[in-house]
Amino acid sequence: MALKSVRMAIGIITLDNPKKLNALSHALVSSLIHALNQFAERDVRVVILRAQPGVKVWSAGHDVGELPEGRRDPLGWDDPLRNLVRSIESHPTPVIAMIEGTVWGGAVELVLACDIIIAVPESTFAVTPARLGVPYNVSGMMTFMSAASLRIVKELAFTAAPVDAVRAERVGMINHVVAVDALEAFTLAMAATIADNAPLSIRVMKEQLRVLAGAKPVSPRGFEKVQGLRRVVYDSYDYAEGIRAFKEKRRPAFLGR
Ligand code: KGA
Repeated sequence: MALKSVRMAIGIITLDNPKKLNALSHALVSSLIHALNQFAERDVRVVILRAQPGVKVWSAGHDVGELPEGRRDPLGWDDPLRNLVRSIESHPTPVIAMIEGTVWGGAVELVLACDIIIAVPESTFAVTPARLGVPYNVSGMMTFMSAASLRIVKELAFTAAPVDAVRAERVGMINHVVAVDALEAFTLAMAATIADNAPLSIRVMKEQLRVLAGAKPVSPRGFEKVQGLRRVVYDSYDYAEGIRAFKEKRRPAFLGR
């Protein structure tokens, strides 16, 4: 499902479940986390996360078939996407996302959780909870808020429309846009530069930045309020309708309750 290889201290993980458009199922996420853990135990100094060359869809996001149908937090602590985002954030080396194809929903968060993002101009990123009626989780919203200005995050979240890599680079969401025939060489060259530097220094700076970026004070009352509001959404008709409509391959008819 996820292929892995190591060259010159660069670990490469390839999403490889084209039949399911690399949807982030339990199975795919487990193999990604397993690959990351194995790299962490070896002298791998930087990881590249990619899909197969030429794919149309880099990842279709959360496996909607595995989301609860209602009355349960769809993105709770132990959800596969949450586990994967935490594994990348706490991975001891930088993780570079190399993007060719479209990226959807939770996969956008996965990409934004990576340390560096390099994408081809044709790739797109769509933040889709509002297409499905899903209440996104708190640390996930923080991933988006760390990746772009509040105004951009609001536009992406409210429209659920794909934004292309050129605009994503302009607004600071991603690092580089590179033509498809140069993508791999560009990404490997950056990985090699990182791999040549001091791994302990990089490891500590990555952890420092993770801790400092997450140092946002939220009062217990504020946190409980947000969780309570999310619950209103996953208990709602609209949530169940969004998931049902996806499975029935039709447009959802949302009622706002
Ligand atoms: N989960 C599960 N199955 C999926 C899936 C997903 N996210 N996306 C696609 N599939 C299935 C789809 O039902 C179909 O199944 C197959 O993959 C090929 O898709 O073969 P089957 O059984 O019919 P399709 O739609 O035929 O392919 P396409 O025409 O090439 O279109 C590709 C896209 C990516 C444009 C389309 O599949 C799509 O819109 N998928 C949903 C993308 C999305 O909205 N993802 C967000 C998931 O939610 C999420 O991450 C969260 C948590 N969120 O947003 O809050």
